[in-house]
Amino acid sequence: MQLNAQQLNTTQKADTKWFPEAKLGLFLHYGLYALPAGVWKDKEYKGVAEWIQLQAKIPISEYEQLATQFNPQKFNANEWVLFAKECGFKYIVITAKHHDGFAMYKSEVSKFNIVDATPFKRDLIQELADACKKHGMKLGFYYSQSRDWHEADAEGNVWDFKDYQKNFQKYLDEKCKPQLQELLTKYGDVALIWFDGGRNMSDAESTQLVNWVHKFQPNCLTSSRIGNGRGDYETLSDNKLPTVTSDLAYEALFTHNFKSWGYSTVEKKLRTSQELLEVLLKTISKGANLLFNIGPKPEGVFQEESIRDFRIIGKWVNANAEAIYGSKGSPYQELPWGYITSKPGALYLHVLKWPVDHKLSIPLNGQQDSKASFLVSGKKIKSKISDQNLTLSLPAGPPDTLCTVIKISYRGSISTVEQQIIK
Ligand code: H79
Repeated sequence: MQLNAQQLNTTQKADTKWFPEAKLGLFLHYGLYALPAGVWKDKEYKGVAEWIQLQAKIPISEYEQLATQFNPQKFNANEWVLFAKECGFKYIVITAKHHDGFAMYKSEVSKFNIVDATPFKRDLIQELADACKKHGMKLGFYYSQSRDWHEADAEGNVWDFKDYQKNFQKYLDEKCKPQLQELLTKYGDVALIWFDGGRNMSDAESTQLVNWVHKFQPNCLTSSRIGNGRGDYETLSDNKLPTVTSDLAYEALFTHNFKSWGYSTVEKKLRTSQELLEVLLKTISKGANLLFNIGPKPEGVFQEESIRDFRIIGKWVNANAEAIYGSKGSPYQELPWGYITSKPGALYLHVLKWPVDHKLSIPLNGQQDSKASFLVSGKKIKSKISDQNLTLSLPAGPPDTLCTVIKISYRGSISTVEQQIIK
């Protein structure tokens, strides 16, 4: 899906203000699929590990057996939340129910849930919600609203239910809506429901679910993947960068693992910390949020590489927080040396490629009283305005080898430079 200005025009019934300011979210894909992690009966399945039930056409009766082995003894909700906080994430979105239909919380609606069907017997969502509340972290739930391979009347399972005449509304009434109600009434404030794709829902079906969410929590955001231009904020396609700049609530989502959202032992390639940072800058310089995904391991911990790499990013994010949280996108088109975020009266230059001649110029028409400094140290940078360009004289090397942020403060407006922000 290519995002355009019109598609950003979602219904927005909830208060979205916090969302574009938060900038960074941690996405967690956790469920029974973490156990096979891409391997079923000695066969390796490439790509998205959380789709293994479909890829291997696993009958429900067999897939359910995974629950008897699901026992993440190393899971510690406080550790997850404190890690997210340390890495600069302002919200967490966890799979409450993915396409396999398994609830990661105690559900009265279906026995196929973490408390009733596993030896773990603990409500992981409850523990996470409590830890989020304690540490001031917002929490949202991914809920696969149409695809549910455990249910005959939902979308997607064509191997257990062949030639079956579906009654989708029955599934909505008997599982989807009651489970959403549980999520919205038992776990405190829910920041958002991350609906995902699947069936092409009718407008009436999309509206019905958005209204259902708002009936219980009017300020809970709903994602645009509910379909039909509904939802409170725009979420992009999986692993796709934003192409337009916007101040509205919108979000890109990327996996640390190149391919898989759920933990995979088949797909091993991870984005490097440098690549993660570039994704982050490309996203926030368009004004969008970034939802970064980790697929926790069966025992309930994150991969060491994810801990290492997100800590590297987090350290940089914390040092440069002013240029990130509450920022808006860049008023400029592509720049050769890096990316820009902005705030009223300030531009933040995220310099990835240090200029070889140690000079950096940007068009800044008529801003005579602009000042440039390094964000982290506050050290002033010599600058001069000529030919409607602000030219900075930089030291020989970057103070931060990962990415150096330069703050330019100015009076007035920069409306004379090319503007591409959609209001
Ligand atoms: O939750 C994550 C994914 O599981 C979900 N969205 C993100 C956030 C998602 N929905 N759709 N897709 C991903 C596209 C999946 C396509 C594939 Fe396949 C599944 C490729 C391989 C398995 C389609 C079905 C092509 C082969 C089987």
